[in-house]
Amino acid sequence: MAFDNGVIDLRSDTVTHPTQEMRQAMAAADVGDDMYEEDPTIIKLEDLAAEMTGKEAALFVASGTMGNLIAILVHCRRGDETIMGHLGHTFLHEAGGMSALGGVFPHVVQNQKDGTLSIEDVRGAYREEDVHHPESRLVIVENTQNACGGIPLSVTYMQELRSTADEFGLKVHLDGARVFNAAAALEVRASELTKDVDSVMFCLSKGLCAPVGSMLCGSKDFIYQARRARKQLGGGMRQAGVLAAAGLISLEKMTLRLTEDHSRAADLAAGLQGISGFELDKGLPLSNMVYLQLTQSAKKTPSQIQSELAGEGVLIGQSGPRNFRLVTHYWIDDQDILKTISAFNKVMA
Ligand code: TLP
Repeated sequence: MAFDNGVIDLRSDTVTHPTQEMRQAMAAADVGDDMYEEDPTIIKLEDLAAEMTGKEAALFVASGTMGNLIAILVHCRRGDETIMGHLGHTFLHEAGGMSALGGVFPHVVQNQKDGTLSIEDVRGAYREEDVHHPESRLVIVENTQNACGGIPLSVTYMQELRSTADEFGLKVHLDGARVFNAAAALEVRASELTKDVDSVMFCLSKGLCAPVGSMLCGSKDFIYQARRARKQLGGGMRQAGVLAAAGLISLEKMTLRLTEDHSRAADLAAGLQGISGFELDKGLPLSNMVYLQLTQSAKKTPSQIQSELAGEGVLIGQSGPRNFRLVTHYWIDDQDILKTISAFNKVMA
């Protein structure tokens, strides 16, 4: 079921197109001016997002990056520090927005192999009140943890993190771009994974297939402040109910099928594991991401492999000097998995 042009695009789940059903719902959406909080479709989406994450309120934002940034701006003041992982998306891929726009200082600790920040490291990172120190204000974790292999963080871990944060008066923000993948992988409701955080951002436009948008969820007061911060960033919405209509389908329907993507990622990993020249450096996939490392014995360079695969109609992402990431999603079916494995076999022969 690759895209219409026949390309099997495994670079990310961000590449997903809206489904036919989404396109129809978008065309028919009821809209209003969201700065007056009068767009009925956005209101419905925000209510549903709040309900599914067990929070009082939610806000529709343009992107995951914007949702994370707004959360940081609301929780922190200039000069505060945020404890986060060295492989966290907020640290690696958000253009330093929290420092550029919020004056917030990243205090980076190691992500463990299982995607978590160790509780000891969080404790160690907290700084006592002292005029020489930035004030430790916030901890950010990611679920699923993308760069660690798309690993889901457990409910127990989230509870432990909460009680540690409470000991030190820290807020907790969850970059839950793929929290519904985590919930599907762990067979729990997303709200179980979000109940112990002060705020959570999740994306509609990744595995959930919407063309645009993320949701930021938290208390009523937090969302009131978030609405102001979104306005400051120029992200106020008008008749964006046309986008929210797709988001509603993401939440109502697409969250229910993510295990399909996970089992295809497992099939893909199993097929690629047998091909000499690669190893699964982050282990077997637990959600929709397969990470591969090129071994020293490989005869081709990473860019040669990537472009020869593209010649076979298979696009993969490069995630390091000798590393690749392949992400399964709605537009990848069983046939595409088989075609991808045979394209790899051909290129590596
Ligand atoms: N991740 C993208 C790239 O930016 C790396 C991808 O292809 O995986 N949090 C997490 C955990 C993410 O993976 C991403 C996007 C974001 C936040 C940002 O979302 P957007 O792209 O909507 O700003």
